[in-house]
Amino acid sequence: MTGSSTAARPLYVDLGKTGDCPVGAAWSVYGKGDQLGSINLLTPERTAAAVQLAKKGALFPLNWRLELPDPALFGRHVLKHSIIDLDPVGTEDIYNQFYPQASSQWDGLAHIRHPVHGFYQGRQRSELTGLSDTQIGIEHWARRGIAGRFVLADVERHRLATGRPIRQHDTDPIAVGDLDACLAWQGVALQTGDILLIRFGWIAWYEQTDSETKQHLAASDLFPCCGLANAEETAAWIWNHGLGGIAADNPALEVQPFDEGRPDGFLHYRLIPLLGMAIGELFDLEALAADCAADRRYEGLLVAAPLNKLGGCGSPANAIAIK
Ligand code: UVW
Repeated sequence: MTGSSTAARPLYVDLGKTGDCPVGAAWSVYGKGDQLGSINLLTPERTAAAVQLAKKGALFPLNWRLELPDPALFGRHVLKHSIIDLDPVGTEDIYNQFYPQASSQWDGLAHIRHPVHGFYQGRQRSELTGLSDTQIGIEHWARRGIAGRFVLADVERHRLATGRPIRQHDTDPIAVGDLDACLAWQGVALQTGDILLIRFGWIAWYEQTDSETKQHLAASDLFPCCGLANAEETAAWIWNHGLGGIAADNPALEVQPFDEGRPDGFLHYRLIPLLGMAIGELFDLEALAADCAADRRYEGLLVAAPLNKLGGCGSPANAIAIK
């Protein structure tokens, strides 16, 4: 860790007002040259407190099958798996066409480049080498480990209960007011360092949809989909709550379609290169959400082990929630 995680954090509105980073960027908050971004907020004290929330020993693996969605989205391909014989002792696997971000995943800090300001901390593509000198790779999260308090916001259940069902296969932007209302309805408050898990109900929708729709999603990068509203207000809300990470069960966390051609057309630009946020996508939150609805307890311990891959841009989620 290169910077302080417990010093008073600036408000979003003050980011980039001093120092040599762009407006809306948190590059000086965790120290120059930082490699961890929001994961800095998962301090030993916060992790130890989160461990206390694992009260009933119920485990909820949040990893969708590696081969889902099928067909894969955003031009990726479905993992090919072969089992080869190790005669006479047994077998082993070979994975081909493995896109670590095709299924439940973390977007690493090297995943997204801001069109004007470059990667997190102003890094350039030439610094993402995948070699020993590589910068902001997923190995930094892997070597530290991810463990902290999670809060689930079951936006799909809340919207249903309040007569405004989410339109999964439509451009249905979820505003911060919806998040606030959902958390208040559930009776849970966010704390600094939390990993917010947002259930839109997209995976449940996807699993019951027909194969023609699945083919259509895979064929178009611009398919409509519910998700967080693409607005500066969303980034400000996430930053000001001091989230250590934010993950959802839809393909891009944010509403689709987005417009990668404009700096303000893609929420990812504000969150990853500017704020250094750890973002998760396609987390399977179905069983966890059912349990939270049953016992009305929407918090617990989240642990995740991204792949220890030098210079990796992302990783399968490898995440488990424990209550
Ligand atoms: C987007 O960036 C939209 O998705 P992914 O993180 O899967 O690349």
